Amino acid sequence: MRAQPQRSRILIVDDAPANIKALAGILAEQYEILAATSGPEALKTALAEQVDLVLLDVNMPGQDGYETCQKLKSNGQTQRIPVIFVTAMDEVTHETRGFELGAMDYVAKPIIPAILKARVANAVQLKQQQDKLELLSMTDGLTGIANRRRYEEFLEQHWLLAVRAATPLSLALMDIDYFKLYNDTYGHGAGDECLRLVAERLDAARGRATDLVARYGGEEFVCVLPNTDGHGALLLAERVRNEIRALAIPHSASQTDDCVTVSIGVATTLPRPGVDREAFIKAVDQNLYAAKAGGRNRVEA
Ligand code: GH3
Ligand code: MG
Ligand code: MG
Ligand code: MG
Repeated sequence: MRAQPQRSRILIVDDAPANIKALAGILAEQYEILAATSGPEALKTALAEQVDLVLLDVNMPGQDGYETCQKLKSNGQTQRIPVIFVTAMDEVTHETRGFELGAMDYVAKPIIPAILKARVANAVQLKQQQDKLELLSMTDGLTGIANRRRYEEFLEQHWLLAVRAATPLSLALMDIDYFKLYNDTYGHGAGDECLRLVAERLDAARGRATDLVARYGGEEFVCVLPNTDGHGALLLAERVRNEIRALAIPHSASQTDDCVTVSIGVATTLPRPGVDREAFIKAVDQNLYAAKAGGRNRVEA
């Protein structure tokens, strides 16, 4: 999940730099402006940068605005960015084509600044609401870290990436030891607070920015480690286990220690066509079970 920059960012796409300048002049006070003078350049920018709205010229040599819109809308990474076409009056008959391609709106040349600002403000506001909802739908309400849905989506994405790049993928599944007894001893509210503290520490303990930590279920958390081999995953899991113990959250009823501890199952695979993802997940689960059976507060790989 990317952090929202302060101001919304608008990508202006037009083959004529004078047009870009004119539009930017109207919008630069309120928005951060990015510019591209061709369709391919626009796609590159939309993939590389956080873009909240695209203002797209229709008539451009080579790849025109329609084709560019189609490409933006068919790429999972850019398809949710709203597109507003900027067209000369004599192109009005083509408006429906733009809508069919997923454009959100049109503004007609010659540009009337107040109209442009109003349409842009509408589109940007809608995009902000959508972003907020999307973030909410991927976030665990209690701990604020990624939720199970985000984990599923992330694993799917990174499984496919790993197949393409022929890189290993590791999973660490962790479960708080004797957590039912923790609730029984300190109360459910304290249990919730404990989950928050553990989640916060897990998220901070991530080895790389590309790792994902999510709440898997009740008192279970999962760490997805792209491009990480078994050795790396084991190192991370041991570090996480130590860091949770180092939080020193008192747990007088625990039968392994006097503080909150976690058991962790780790597994690594080289995703390829024909490798069963469910079997991989089952292996992690079995290793977690082995860590529990082996005495808890331990890592099993
Ligand atoms: P083990 O060491 O075998 O993992 O024992 P355990 O007690 O942790 O395992 P068990 O699965 O029996 O109990 C999990 C407990 O986690 C039971 C449930 O009340 C608690 N739990 C699950 N979700 C939440 C939550 O959101 N808040 C709180 N406070 N407790 C939760
Ligand atoms: Mg043009
Ligand atoms: Mg459990
Ligand atoms: Mg447990």
